[in-house]
Amino acid sequence: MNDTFTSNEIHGGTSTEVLKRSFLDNLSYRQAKFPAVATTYDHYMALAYTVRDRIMQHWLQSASTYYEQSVRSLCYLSAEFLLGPHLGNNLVNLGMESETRQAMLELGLDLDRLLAEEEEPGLGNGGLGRLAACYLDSLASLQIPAIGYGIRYEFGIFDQELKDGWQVERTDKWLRYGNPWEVARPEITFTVGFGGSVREQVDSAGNYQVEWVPDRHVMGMAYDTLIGGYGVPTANLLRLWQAQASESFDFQLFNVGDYQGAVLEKIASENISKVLYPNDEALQGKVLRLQQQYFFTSCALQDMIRIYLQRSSQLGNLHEKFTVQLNDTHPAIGVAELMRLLIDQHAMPWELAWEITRRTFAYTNHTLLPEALERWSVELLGRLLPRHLQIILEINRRHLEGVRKRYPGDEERASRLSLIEEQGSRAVRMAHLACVGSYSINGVAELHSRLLRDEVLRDFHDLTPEKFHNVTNGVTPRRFMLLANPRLSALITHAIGDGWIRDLDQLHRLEPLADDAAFRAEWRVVKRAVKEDLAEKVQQRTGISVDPESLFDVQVKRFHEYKRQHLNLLHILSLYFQIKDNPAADVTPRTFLFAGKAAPGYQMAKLIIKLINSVGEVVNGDSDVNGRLRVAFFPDFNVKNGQWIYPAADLSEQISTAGKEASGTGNMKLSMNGALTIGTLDGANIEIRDHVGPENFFCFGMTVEEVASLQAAGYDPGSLVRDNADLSRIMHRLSDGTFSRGDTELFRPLVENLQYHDPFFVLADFSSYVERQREVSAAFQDREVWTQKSILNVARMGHFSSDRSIRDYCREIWQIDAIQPNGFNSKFKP
Ligand code: CRA
Repeated sequence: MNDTFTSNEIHGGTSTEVLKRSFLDNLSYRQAKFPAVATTYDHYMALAYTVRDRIMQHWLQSASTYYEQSVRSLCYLSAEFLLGPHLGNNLVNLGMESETRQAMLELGLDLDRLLAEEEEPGLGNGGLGRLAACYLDSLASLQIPAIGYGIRYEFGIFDQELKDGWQVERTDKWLRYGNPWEVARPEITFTVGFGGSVREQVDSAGNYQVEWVPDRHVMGMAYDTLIGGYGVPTANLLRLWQAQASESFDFQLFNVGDYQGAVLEKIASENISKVLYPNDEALQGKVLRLQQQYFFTSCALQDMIRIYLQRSSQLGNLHEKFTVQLNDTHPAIGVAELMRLLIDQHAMPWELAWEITRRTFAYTNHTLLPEALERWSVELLGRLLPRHLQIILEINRRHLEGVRKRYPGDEERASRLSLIEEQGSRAVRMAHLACVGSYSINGVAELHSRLLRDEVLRDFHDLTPEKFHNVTNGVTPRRFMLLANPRLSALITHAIGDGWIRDLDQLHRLEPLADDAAFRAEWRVVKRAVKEDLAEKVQQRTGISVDPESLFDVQVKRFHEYKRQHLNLLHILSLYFQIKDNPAADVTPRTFLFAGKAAPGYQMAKLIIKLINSVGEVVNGDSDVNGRLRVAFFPDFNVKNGQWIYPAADLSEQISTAGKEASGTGNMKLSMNGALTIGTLDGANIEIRDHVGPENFFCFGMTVEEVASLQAAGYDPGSLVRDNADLSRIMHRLSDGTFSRGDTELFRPLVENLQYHDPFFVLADFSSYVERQREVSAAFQDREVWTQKSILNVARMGHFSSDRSIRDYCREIWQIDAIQPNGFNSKFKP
């Protein structure tokens, strides 16, 4: 072994020899273990540090370049980052997987076993958090200077277990054994105030002054995770804030002898970053949630100002050096906070501060569901953030002044546009604050952006149409193809070279191969192999054996009535009764795979999970069915499990009520891996269908307009049940105990909800869905044609790379350019 390594070689080299040496060093000096007693987890940690050092090299070079060139940067503020395991992804992005596998092998270790050790950081609920993570990957890969800002939750999204078919939540203790990917930065700590009062006074020079005197202070300490780009020497920062008690405040209490009080205070402060709220698309107005939002947003803005002031002495051009993307309204309080920092802390006049603020923020809306549009009661906000309430009211006063000038006498419009909802108990509409305080407003798919313009934010669109944009979501092909599906990726690369990994449009070059029988056969071999892998996992996790030859019909996503997992169930039941009527019926064998979490307080969603498992129990055990239908619920859907599932799907279920799913991103991950979609004309499904071609997509159900007119005409789901024998039998059997061991009450809430309310039009779309499913079954019988469609799906999904989304944001909204790090020392060319 060569003994004269330079520091760069030790921490940056990727030859097998260097990797082995770094690994053993880390095992000794960071993990403090000698080989004989080291566990698999120790090996994972040692390897993680080895890899982190290599990204660190890229980060140091990127950061120093950003600093020297004083570049314009993006700050992506998000309450959620659903990252998934780092190790595999980093090996892929750094292009060192095979050397690492070899190095481990030479040390007698199996890389796959080490990869399996990682506890994923589940700091998000679903699509919104995962989107943020995909964007970090694309930002780094496209060499865009960016910082992600969020919260370092001690407990991420709960782990899901199933007990007797019911969801049980377990605390996600992801930090229990340490997190090798983060760097603690105790020197980067900010103070965040809460409560207290606002004092107004005129100083000796006659200037009117406002001072917020909080009654509580919490410290936010930075933890940095490096995000390395794919095939480039760029790494960016994800900076997550952890809440800590502020010492000064402890001592005050301590000094007056209230030791217990001081300790309780410390606990209360630290609670702020304790746990992620497990609700997807439902606000619940809890004080702690507002504290979390303000906490991380304030830390992020203070940090931006700190960074800015390293190179400049006055803040007048802040918006030129930073642009802040608000990931939904969770960080929208930042509009008021930046105003406060500029006015109160940096003595800026209102007009200038407002100019900077308005030119700094950009807002992405992610949902049209009314229950998810955040509103904070004026009372609560005023109690927790009295100075911010003042600022919000002043922003509103000036905003409404402008509105009234523009639309004289139109008081109704003014009240619709107000930041404050006056009906009932007064509340601050965070989406309105975000709209007024931003230079850009965007939705996440074309349909969604249109509905924002025409409905939810229509008055804002009338007022400032130039602010409105659409940026259709995307997903990273590095994690969801290259890493999750190495077999398919190898086949694609073999056929068209590896350019697609950075330029997903190149997948188009696969199109002619859809007509090549030999290629189709290879495609099927790959699909078969990944289905076998998944079948093994399903067996391990659920005890259910599934046939890799059957059609894998997959619905994996959060449980929500609008996503209509119960529509899928109704189809399963319809097939089941068809077999019961005629056991010799010709049905295409299918494996129905479900996975996803329900918000712990969402009873209906939890009941649907129970029903899936109950139906599975009956169907899987029925000798008439004889294995032709299998229903399995894969527990604890997360990024890691998703990486097993996406590659193996034949059919992707994207069956939300039209107008409810803002975009969806699981739809993209599945189609990119060769699944055909059965879907409604909702969210990004529409664009997926346009790209892959309607003949390669099973579309069904009502359009947004049809839903609206049915609603307006008065929807009577009961009549649909009465008129459809299939449906009425299903509804009857759901309540006669067939699927509940004789309990006729268990599923009643669900059955009654469908029969009497059906707020998401499940029954209205049932026939159209079943009909289209019949076509799916028939199509799957012809494997050549099916394979052709599968290849064309992949070939035409280039548009849905998150690289394209980020390019759209850069060009249309952020006006940020790529920067090559200089002075780098790595295998990558700049
Ligand atoms: N639940 C939407 O519902 C969308 C993602 C990311 C969601 C999805 O359709 O793909 O955002 N909305 O844009 C959301 O979280 C608060 O709203 C989601 O993940």
